[in-house]
Amino acid sequence: MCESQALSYRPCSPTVGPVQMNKAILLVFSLLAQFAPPQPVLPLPTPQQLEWQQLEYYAFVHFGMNTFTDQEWGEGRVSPDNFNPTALDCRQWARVVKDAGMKGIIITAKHHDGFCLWPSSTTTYSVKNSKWRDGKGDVLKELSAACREYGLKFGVYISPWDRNHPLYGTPKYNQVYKEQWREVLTGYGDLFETWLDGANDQKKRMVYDFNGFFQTIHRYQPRALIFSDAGPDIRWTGNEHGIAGETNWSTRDNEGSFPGFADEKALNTGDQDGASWIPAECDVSIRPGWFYHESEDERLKSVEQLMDIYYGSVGRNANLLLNIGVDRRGLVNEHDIARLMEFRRARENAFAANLARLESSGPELHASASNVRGGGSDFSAHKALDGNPASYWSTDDGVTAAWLQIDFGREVEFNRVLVQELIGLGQRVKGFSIAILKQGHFDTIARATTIGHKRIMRLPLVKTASLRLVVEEAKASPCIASIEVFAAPELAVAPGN
Ligand code: FUL
Repeated sequence: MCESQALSYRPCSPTVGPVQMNKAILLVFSLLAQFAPPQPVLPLPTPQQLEWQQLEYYAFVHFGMNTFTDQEWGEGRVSPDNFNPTALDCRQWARVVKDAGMKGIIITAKHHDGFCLWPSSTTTYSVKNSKWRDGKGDVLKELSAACREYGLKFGVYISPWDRNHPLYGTPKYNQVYKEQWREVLTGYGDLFETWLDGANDQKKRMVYDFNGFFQTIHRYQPRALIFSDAGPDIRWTGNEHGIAGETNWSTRDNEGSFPGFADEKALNTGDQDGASWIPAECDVSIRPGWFYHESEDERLKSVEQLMDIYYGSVGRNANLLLNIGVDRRGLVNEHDIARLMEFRRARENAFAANLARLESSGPELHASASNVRGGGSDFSAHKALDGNPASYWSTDDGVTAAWLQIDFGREVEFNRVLVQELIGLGQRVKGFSIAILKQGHFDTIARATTIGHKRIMRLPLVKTASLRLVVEEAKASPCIASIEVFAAPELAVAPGN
């Protein structure tokens, strides 16, 4: 300190003017900012969307009149008496779904034939006029209770297209459809997801009041997410094979889109600079059809196909809605149960031992990064390896290309790398690669675009002592919540990426 300052608090010479002072303050603030979490990159998921994304994998059940008439798209002309499951047990469905590692069930409360699985006041075409339980049965009541008992989420698909209802095709039908939602939303506890497509009749072209439908859902259950081709909360992935885009943004430009007019390509990839957060869901059936047909019992998707679907959906930042067969007894069919359990074992085997988990891999495991936000430990590379989904590796503001390196302390073999962004701060990464240490150099072995909630890279089996996740391009400082490394047993079918 110079003397003059000690005596008079005047600054030392050379004098620091207001401009320098402001610069100094700015510098202090920007240094402090590096210790704070990065600013979010908009748009962000709502708390409900964040919770939904963690579910990753849940069941679709197509069960209704078509199950009994052996059809996919019934006309709504057969008598309600045809609906007569002999041993319906929704607790069995819930047990199977739980055992399969799925997190919830979405049921076709009404499909295009118009038959309602609950005793709706809006139609005569429902369980109440069937022989089943003398018209006293209510599938939604049993299923919602079973889901609650087994800790599963409960969701409902009500088809807007109704081939039975006499008012269908007239504006009055919009009121009928809203009333159907009201009954379901007020009668069976919390719904995590409401599912509606844009299917329409070829002859009686119905002008749907989608905005009114969405308002009705919001009015009775503001926390229930709405799925459709156009969101507003969850979007269709653009195909029914269960495969999201290799590039898959949860952000979407939704302006001008509405259910029934799907831009399949855009839905498959999302939009990098989309103004809304509308993540993708991949719906696909374990069977060739959506409804149970005995003739398809030997034609279920193989474990290899299901694993491909898993990597193409959950492994590409989407949720997987896998449809399973409930048969005429009202039970999940044995063929489906067997395949679901094989699929579960295949996933467990693939992700059995994370070679990059700090606690389990011993002291020789080490993580470092080309840049660490604030230079301290709050956002260090280790945060992506600690098994805590809330902690993450991040970089200083303005650093949008950086690498994180894992030194295993020994040579390890692996063929899967799983990466997760902290999407609560927005989806940021536009491009990344995986490199491994080979004879003193890092060789790039894979390159991809988006990460999002989860990205799983399938690689040939490689051997190395060090791996780098290289973020090549990001919207802002990357926030990497997790990187995991596995040696998955290879299945019969060679994987693509
Ligand atoms: C479509 C329907 O037409 C199919 O029958 C099936 O329900 C599928 C999940 O959605 O829109």
